[in-house]
Amino acid sequence: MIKLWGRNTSSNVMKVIWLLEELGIAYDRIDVGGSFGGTGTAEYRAMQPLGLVPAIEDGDFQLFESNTILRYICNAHAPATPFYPAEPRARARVEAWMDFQQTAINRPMSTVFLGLVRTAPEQRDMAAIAAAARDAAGHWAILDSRLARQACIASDDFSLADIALGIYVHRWFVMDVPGRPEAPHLRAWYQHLLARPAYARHIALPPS
Ligand SMILES: N[C@@H](CCC(=O)N[C@@H](CS)C(=O)NCC(=O)O)C(=O)O
Repeated sequence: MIKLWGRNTSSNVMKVIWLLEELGIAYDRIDVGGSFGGTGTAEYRAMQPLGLVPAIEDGDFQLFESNTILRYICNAHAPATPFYPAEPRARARVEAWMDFQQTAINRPMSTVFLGLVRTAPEQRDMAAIAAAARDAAGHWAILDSRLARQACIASDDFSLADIALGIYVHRWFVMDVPGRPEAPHLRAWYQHLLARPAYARHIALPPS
């Protein structure tokens, strides 16, 4: 059985939980990271050299980096799933939007989330949060215009790109984000994600 290391309040751990639940793959999740600690040990660092979550163990195979874990799970355990299509161009399109999550929207979303959820109100740097929110809104606008033309992020089909980005869209809509613009197609996509049982159960939780 796959062992998933990481607290379930981590966005990157949530991605892996969501995929495993969507695919109906049995797993055993162990709470580490954040207030649970446990990521500084030599044993854990051998799995995840930076001491971050998530990491997985699949038999004697260990892996880190959430998006790589998503791809590995599909390749190793669900090769026929449309979540990670085999056709090279379709696959590359999914991967490009997974990279967009890691390299483009991750930074402003982390600033907004850490500022609004994990920082006491009196200690918040509201100017920095507002600047990050404007930056994030620009990235969400890119997705809103894609979603005006198609049902999901990479194409009309639900894929790993929706999982990588769908984690954040819940936070975007439930946090009290200053100046958040309307994004009707993004909101419609979010509503569709909420209809997926695994998303409703494991992802659409109060941010903490
Ligand atoms: N690029 C890494 C980033 C992992 C990461 O930053 N994880 C955060 C939680 S979302 C973390 O481990 N924070 C410290 C902790 O939870 O102890 C990935 O996608 O797996």
